[in-house]
Amino acid sequence: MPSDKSIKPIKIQKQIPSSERTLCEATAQMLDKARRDGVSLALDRGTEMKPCPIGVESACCKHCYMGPCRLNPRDPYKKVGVCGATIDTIQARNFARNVATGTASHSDHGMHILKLFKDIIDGHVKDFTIKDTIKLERVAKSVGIDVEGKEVYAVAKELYVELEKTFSNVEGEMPFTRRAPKATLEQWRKGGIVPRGAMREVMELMSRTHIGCDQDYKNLTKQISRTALADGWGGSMVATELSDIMFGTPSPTAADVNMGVLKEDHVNIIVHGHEPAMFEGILAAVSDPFYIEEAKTKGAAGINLVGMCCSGAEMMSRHGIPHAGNFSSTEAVIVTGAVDAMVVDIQCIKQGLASVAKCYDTHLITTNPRCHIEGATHIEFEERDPKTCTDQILTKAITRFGSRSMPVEIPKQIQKGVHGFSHEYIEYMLGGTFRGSYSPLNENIINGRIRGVAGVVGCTNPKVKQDSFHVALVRELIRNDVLVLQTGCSQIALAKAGFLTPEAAVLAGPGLAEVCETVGMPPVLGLGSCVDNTRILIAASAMVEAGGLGKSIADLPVAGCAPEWMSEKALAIGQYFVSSGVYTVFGIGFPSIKGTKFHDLLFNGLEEQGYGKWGTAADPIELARMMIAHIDKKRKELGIDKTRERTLFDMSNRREIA
Ligand code: BF8
Repeated sequence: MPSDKSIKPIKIQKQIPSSERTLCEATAQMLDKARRDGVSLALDRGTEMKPCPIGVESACCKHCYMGPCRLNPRDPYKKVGVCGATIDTIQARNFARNVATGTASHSDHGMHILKLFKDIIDGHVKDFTIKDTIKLERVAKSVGIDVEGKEVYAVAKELYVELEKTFSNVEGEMPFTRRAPKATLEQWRKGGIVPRGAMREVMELMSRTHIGCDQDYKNLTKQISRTALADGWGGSMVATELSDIMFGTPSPTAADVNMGVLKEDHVNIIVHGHEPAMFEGILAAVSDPFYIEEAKTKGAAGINLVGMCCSGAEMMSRHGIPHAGNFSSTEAVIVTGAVDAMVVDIQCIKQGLASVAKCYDTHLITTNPRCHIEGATHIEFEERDPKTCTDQILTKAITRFGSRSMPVEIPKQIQKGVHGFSHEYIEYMLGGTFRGSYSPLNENIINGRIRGVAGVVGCTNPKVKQDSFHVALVRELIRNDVLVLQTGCSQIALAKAGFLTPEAAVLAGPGLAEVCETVGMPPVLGLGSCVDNTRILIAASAMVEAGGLGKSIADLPVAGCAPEWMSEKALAIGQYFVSSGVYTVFGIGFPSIKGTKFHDLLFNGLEEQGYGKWGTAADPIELARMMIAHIDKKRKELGIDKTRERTLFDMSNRREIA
């Protein structure tokens, strides 16, 4: 029972069986326990909340105080807002602000990483360093820096100056856009959507959505695309590339996933958020012999550091740190009573964690000046002095272990998998040290063993059974010989279901299985966190460069999906994939009304202009079919559709993992 008597037991209106709320047995076990304990979790609040029927289809405008104006999603052209705004203007403005927020989130993260990089170069930060000098040179060369005969720190300084433009450019083209295939970059130039600087694009998009400004949905959509590209080829890409340079580029590593990674006899510390620096700081602190000894004096066998959500996925990729679960499990894991401290930084941190943590006497510790939570303890993390923060966190966690009053119940589920497939490693894995390239991947696509490539990414959303869309979709894709690249919460869903193992090749179609067995790789490759979606952009560019599959990203037999999306960051990611030429489908729903001109522009018109396009469906198998149909369409356009006559096989002969 909750220790805090002021917290009232919740009344769940509909006691939907926990097994219908989540595919994850560990989370279901904890949801049942939370219900018995009278504790409210998002998985239950999600079934009780009735979403606003007007807002869900983006038919309301709150951008001035003459309203809010509500239009009828069933008859969207019947009326206009007080200012005269049509349904298309209203939807485009709403979508624009979603994309601006998502881009701002990733770019703010990227800018913070860039600042840390500068502090290391300037000698202000001593606890972190430049770890991957090969990648430093490679990235520097990619933006036109001559590295010949230069010292590491000299190259780093030049790279800093160049990458700062990602955020601060007023004019010109964002540095990493030159990594896109020539034809893709030309398409952006022709459309007038090459991003300048992230701050400029977000600012302009916000300004243009003000009452009485840009009231042509087509013109607004151009700036939406430009802003989203500033995320994918800017803020997010800077975050990924500099994090690799400072903390190490991932390569395949075995890691355990799910709540069974908690240990009853250890001090358990969970880190959840998005920025790797604080997590790296705690990783260094938990191996400090002083704290290990302290933990032992309180009766613990040791200190167990575990990740969740995106920074968890990043640390798992780099260091094999165990991972306890994705977005919809962050409250549930506290219900175990075994979490001595949950330490968070920014993004996707539910406010509900504070009351759940209070119920189970867990320390919820915020560490970032940009994200405080009412009811949590704030201990600010400073890269220049990580120990001051991490010492306090460890002391609190160890003390809580020594006085645990809550009964502990840890689900047994634990799944081993292989994670850490950076775009550099994929190149090496397919081509070897001396001829690393994407040509073998292209050859296998051209000869039909691999039908195409899909990026399956993004959130979990309590509107649907947790993980179920991710798993059903990916199962369908791989059995149809589509190689799947994953990041974030989606990667964790599939890892829990056992798909990130080489043995999962038995679930793949015969062509993909043959490639996986030859290389020894899983049919589902985990690339890391959500900002690491940029690894997929770089992989796609490398596929174009390797030849045989067209001239631009839009020519490739590839597709993307976020089957259980919920965040504005997901919309920004989707839009940068669409603007880069990728057919991108979202599950659950989409904030626009079918039949309106704005919806038609996103779902058809952009493709006619030479970009990718959006798609949506409520069923994961339907999403998979849409992606496969698009991949087949691209194969036909490339003239490689005949090579797939070899794909007859019977699924009943194949073993199921999940
Ligand atoms: O897509 S950012 S923690 S919920 S995976 Fe997960 Fe990461 Fe959030 Fe949204 Ni992306």
